[in-house]
Amino acid sequence: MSTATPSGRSASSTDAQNDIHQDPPEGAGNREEQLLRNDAETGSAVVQSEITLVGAPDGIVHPDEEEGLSRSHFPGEASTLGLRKFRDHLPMPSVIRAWERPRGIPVSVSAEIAKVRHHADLPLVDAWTYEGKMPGPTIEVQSHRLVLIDWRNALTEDGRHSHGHQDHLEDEPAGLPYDVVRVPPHPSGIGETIRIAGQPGGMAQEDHGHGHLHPQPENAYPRLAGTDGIRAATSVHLHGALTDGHNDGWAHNVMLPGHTARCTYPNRQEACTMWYHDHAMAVTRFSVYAGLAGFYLIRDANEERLRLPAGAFELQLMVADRNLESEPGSPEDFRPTGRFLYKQAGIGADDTATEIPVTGPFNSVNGKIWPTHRVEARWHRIRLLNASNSRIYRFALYDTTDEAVPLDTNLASNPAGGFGADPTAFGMDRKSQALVVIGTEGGFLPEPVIAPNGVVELGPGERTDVLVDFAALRGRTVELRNENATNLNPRLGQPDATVMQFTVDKRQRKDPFKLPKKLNPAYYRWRLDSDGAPVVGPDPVKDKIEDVKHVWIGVIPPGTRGNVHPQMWELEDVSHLAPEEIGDTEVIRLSREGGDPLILRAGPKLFDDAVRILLAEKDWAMWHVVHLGGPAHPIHIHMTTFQMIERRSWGIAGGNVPGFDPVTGSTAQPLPLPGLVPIDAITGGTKETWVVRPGEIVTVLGHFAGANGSFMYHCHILDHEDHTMMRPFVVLPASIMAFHGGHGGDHH
Ligand SMILES: [Cu+2]
Repeated sequence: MSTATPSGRSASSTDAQNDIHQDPPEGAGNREEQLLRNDAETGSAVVQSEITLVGAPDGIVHPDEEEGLSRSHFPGEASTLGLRKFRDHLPMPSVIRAWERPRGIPVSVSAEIAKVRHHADLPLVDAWTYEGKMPGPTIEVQSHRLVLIDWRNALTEDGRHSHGHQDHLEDEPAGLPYDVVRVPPHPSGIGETIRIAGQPGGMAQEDHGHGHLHPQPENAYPRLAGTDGIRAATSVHLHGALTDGHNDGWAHNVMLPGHTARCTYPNRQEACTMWYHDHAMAVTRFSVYAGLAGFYLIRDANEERLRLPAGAFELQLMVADRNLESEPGSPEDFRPTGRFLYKQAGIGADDTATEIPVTGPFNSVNGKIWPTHRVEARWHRIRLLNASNSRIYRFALYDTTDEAVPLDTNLASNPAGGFGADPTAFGMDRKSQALVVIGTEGGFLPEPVIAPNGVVELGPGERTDVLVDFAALRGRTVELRNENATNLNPRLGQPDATVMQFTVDKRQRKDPFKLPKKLNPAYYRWRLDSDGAPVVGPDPVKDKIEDVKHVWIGVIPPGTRGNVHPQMWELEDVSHLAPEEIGDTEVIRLSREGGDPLILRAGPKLFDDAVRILLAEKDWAMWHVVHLGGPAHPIHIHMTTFQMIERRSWGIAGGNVPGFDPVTGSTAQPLPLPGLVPIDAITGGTKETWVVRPGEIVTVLGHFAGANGSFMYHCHILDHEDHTMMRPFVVLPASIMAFHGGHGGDHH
């Protein structure tokens, strides 16, 4: 592909904008512009009621509409990474208002094959979807109102050709709608392998029968062994939900097509942004990448009282990075087929699941790569979800009106929000401070927080609820960018910073919305008192939690004990044992404030090792995550919500925590007590997923009340979750736990 010059890029993006307004793809814009016109004539109430009644188009075309629409491949205009930006209007997820169902009548949600278009210049392709939509329909519920959902698996080969509600029990389960390939380790090192894996395009080597590989195109890579044999077996997890274990998408409890899981969601939680996605054992990374994800919103009286921007002014953005398959050719000759490609960098020379977690050069929002959205110059509420497999985003808004970006301008995150390669190449004044954070995964913050340095960081699985006053950007063109070590106008193999674009209408609007000073009277910031005991309310005596269970988790660097992957070890407190009983492998010693060191020994490491974390329902538990080196991991604990109550860091710049020996998996001497790190107001919000960085000890506190059963906790880098960084825990009523022989393990 040819690479645009700065001025060329600027011109082509203007052209794209011009023709998109005249000829919006898939009709998505017609609806939007119709609504804006209605609004100008009759006021915003019409907009909202029309949205409520009709819903917005989702841009999904079903198989019978495909005829005559698909193009053989991308026409090839010069553009960033071979695809034009801002060609698609942002699709709005369709909405299921579950509370409108009579009580006891379930909502039915089918996982099924549908035709989708990932970008306006690409043909329709198969995807795994919920209800034929990408993202799946947004399920809206009311707090404290129970909802039943029948999750159906209808992902059949047959489903590619026919829709209907027939029994699928005899049908062949569908294979993945894309290929999974592994870029072999490059002789010049892992950096080059990662660069090649990050380039747009590629394809799977074709086996022409008898297991014999004929000469292959230059851009063909070996399939990851066994991935073409994967067949759709699903287990749906509602991420963030307080519900019993049998409704929680337990990874082992997969079902084949024709089967349905009826799940009960009591919704005894405050207003928040959750999401549902597949959680099938060992293959979650593939089924989520294929499209199995959607939003689930709880609404409540407090939210209503805040009168936040609603209807057309409340957006949900599901952000996920993807790569695309290309036609046979050279690696630089990118002619996309329209299908996704799951393209990973191999670490070892063999094919034994030693890959770097997948990333892609293209950012998609609600299933479209680099979409655009026209907004009125007024306050908007935006719920952001990072649904990527492994990329950590640092979202920021930039005013890109009349911007010309030199090739390879690096956007490197640093605490000051500055730029890496060439600080003069790009105007800092273009960055907007308009992101105002009002909520985290589990609910509203106590008060609005202006995003520090204009940045909202989200690891995979994390959500945030933000407000943006587009009146301050009236008539401007704005880009949502990822400034986590990305590039503007990148070279091949570099990650692109662009997420999506907003064009802000020129007209001045009367906006009744006022940013509230207080958001959530139910939120109370938990703290540790001088005895180290948590206090979870204003009364230092009554609200003190005397009996807290402790769970210690070790995040173990890649390369430890000969394992190329990072690992998650459950650590058992063996401080009370005699030295000769403790041994000298896989033992982590931590200095404590006053007193003997804490001695933690590796316990279970694999998902199917014995359960060691047994909690009585209504227990309070502190989970301490000790990160000894390697990549940052977004750690997610199921069943309840938490507050981070302590964060410490050894302050390592890279590598492993000094004193940790990867050969023995041990520390010979107690590691020094790491220094306290302040927890900002956003990280201190109600959450169940946090990015834990190398060299940190992060402590979160949760009340395991209101549900029972078997649950999971894991890294939300889906490749890590599938590669053993997931473990079970069990919550049982105290009256039953008293009879349970396995209770009383040394985690107490
Ligand atoms: Cu991880």
